[in-house]
Amino acid sequence: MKQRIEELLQEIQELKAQKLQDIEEYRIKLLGKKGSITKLFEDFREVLPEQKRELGQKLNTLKNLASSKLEELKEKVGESILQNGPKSDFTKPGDKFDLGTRHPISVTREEIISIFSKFGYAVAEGPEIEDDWHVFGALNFPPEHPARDMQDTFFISQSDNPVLLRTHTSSVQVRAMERMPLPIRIVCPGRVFRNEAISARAHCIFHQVEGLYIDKNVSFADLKQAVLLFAKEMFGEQTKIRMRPSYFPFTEPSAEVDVSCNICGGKGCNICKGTGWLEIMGCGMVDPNVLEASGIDPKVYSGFAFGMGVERIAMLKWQVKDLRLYFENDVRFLREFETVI
Ligand code: 2NL
Repeated sequence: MKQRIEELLQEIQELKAQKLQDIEEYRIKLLGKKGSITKLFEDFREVLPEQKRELGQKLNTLKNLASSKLEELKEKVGESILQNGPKSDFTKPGDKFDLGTRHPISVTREEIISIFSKFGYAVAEGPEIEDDWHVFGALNFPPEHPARDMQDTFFISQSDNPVLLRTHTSSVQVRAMERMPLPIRIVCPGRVFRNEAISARAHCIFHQVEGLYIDKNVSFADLKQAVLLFAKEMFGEQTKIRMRPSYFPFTEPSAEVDVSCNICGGKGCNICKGTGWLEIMGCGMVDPNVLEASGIDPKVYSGFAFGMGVERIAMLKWQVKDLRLYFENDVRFLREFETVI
């Protein structure tokens, strides 16, 4: 046995390995279940008691040498893989990969918000699932108003105060009027939902930005100035606006706002259907009933509000002809906005 131990000591010291596989083979040959060292430990049980001490020590030395030699070989092979393996040039520029592009609706919404934030408007957000009071009741919609009809609104549950998907972000403004200290100057961006057939000009989900300004002595002239400044920032310094009388339950007086067509400069083209004007939003002075419903005294305070569809503004800005393109997420469409963004 002594001689066998000496032989193995010699053998182990001379071991060399090229690859990790070689080392695993050595381990199995020496220390595996049927390995030579394992075998010697088995034979050790038969050794005469007076020899046990000396041979035991030698056997342990042999086993330790085998383990440390295998570790040493592993380290060497590892280093040589790093040095001689496939060469990497870490100074080379990386492979190109496609970056996504921002969605035109997001870009437009952010632009609208950033224009109004320059005028001192804060951003307010609120729930998409609302109750009847915040979407209709507080906004001066009479109980039998057609907008409340099942045909226009997605109802979730029926009760005294039905739960529904908001049809405009005015509900966020109602919540702001209930809670915020006066004066209030906010824009409310968000998704809104209407039970409509999908076409090139209508979708059941779309995006709105509404705005609200409430203070003492706010007048229609202030509204007109805010809208004009917005239109110039959004569509260019040369942009003109006009207002046409209109009707909303929540504003009085109410108006639709048109901007001069940025394609033909107002001469008339197929985008503005020969009129020279494009409709961009609705607006008006907040109805005293609406102020009162949210606990604001209409004898002390007045305000204006406006609302616009983000899809519509984006269509006018980039001449997108079909609203459905915004929702299909065809990358060929989205890529067209790479340079815009
Ligand atoms: C449109 C018209 C409008 C408002 C929204 C509003 C909100 C409150 C009170 C009064 Cl809390 N008014 N919002 C006012 C006028 C028009 O939107 O065509 N939107 C796409």
